[in-house]
Amino acid sequence: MPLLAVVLAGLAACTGPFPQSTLSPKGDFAQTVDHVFMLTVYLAVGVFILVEGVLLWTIFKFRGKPGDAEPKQIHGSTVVEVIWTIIPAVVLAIVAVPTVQAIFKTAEVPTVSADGKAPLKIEVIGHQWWWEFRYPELGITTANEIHVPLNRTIDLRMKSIDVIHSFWIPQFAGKRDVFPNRETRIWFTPNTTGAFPGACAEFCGEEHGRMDFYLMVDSPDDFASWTTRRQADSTLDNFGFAKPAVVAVPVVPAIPAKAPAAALVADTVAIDPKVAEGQKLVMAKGCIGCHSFNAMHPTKGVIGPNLSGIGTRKMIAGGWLEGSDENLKRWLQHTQEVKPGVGMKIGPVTDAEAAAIIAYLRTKR
Ligand code: HEC
Ligand SMILES: [Cu+2]
Repeated sequence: MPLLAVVLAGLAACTGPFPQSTLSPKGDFAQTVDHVFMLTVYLAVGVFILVEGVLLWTIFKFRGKPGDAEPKQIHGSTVVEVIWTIIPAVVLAIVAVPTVQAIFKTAEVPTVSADGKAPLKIEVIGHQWWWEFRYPELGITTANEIHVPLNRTIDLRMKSIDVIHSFWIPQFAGKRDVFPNRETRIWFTPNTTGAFPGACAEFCGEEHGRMDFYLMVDSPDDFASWTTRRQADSTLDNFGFAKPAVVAVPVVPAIPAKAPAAALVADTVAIDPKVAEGQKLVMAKGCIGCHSFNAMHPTKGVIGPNLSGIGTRKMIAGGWLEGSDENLKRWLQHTQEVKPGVGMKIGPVTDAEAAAIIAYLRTKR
């Protein structure tokens, strides 16, 4: 009975959801890999049942009874040995065909994605200990949250700015190491909207365990509106101020802007005195030395994540800390306690200053 209770409790703990599970693939790449995996599992189960079945059958069938004569002593059997060499060879051949096919299929980025458009290129840059994402075709940079449209193939080109990291979104694709001097690539086509966790899967220093990120699979409309907002931020200067002259968005948006950029810029112009105060503090406290509020502006040797859209980011500090006001405050006041060793080193921030900065950050939507 106690054993049964333990087993039931164990099973109850297994009811998911399992956002980090590789067993619930959400895109073509992961499904291709999953097919090979499941085929192997089914074959292994078949072999297990066969071997264990024969074993049990012989145990009962040929069990010695008291008074039995000594069995005939034999050594080897060519027939049996040939059989148990051929069967595994056939099983391995059956596994090899889809495995090799999958290797070729996943190595090649599709030229057309499921929604009929060209794959979306995203540059991934691993930093100790956060992820930077650049969309060269859209002219935007973001961090720790990759937004992608549903059913579009995503073509990732990855590098590291420091040590070796490994990029992994369990439900979408395999792991890929990310190196300082060599580009690695991976692709996938998401088939489900939602927020899916990813992580760095290669030990990269003391905060390796807090180097997570999220894949946000948006509906095409949501993605277009996210893109528009990022591109509108690109008309601001690094501090998040509207530039004096009207500046055209330097990159032609691939997706038609739904709302005029000017309206969105107006949205970010400080009206609330607290927001204005926050914007001043962001300059005074040197945040801009490491961060940019302009999504267009991937300054060389970026030190901190791009903060365009930080006001609506689900997680902060590398995808593991909920982006609540409370946590932002903790982050600003006790950065080195929240994530010891990070490259964000700032002077003291009072409660009132934190509140103003957060009010300003919240306008970055
Ligand atoms: C010396 C460089 C530096 C300065 C100055 C700096 N930061 Fe940072 N900041 C970083 C780095 C590096 C990270 C990423 C840390 C990590 O997650 O590993 C970061 C992360 C953040 C994040 C979380 C972003 C995300 O998406 O995870 C916020 C918010 C932030 N900083 C706000 C500020 C504010 C506000 C200021 C000014 C008061 C500031 N930072 C000053 C380097 C800096
Ligand atoms: Cu890492």
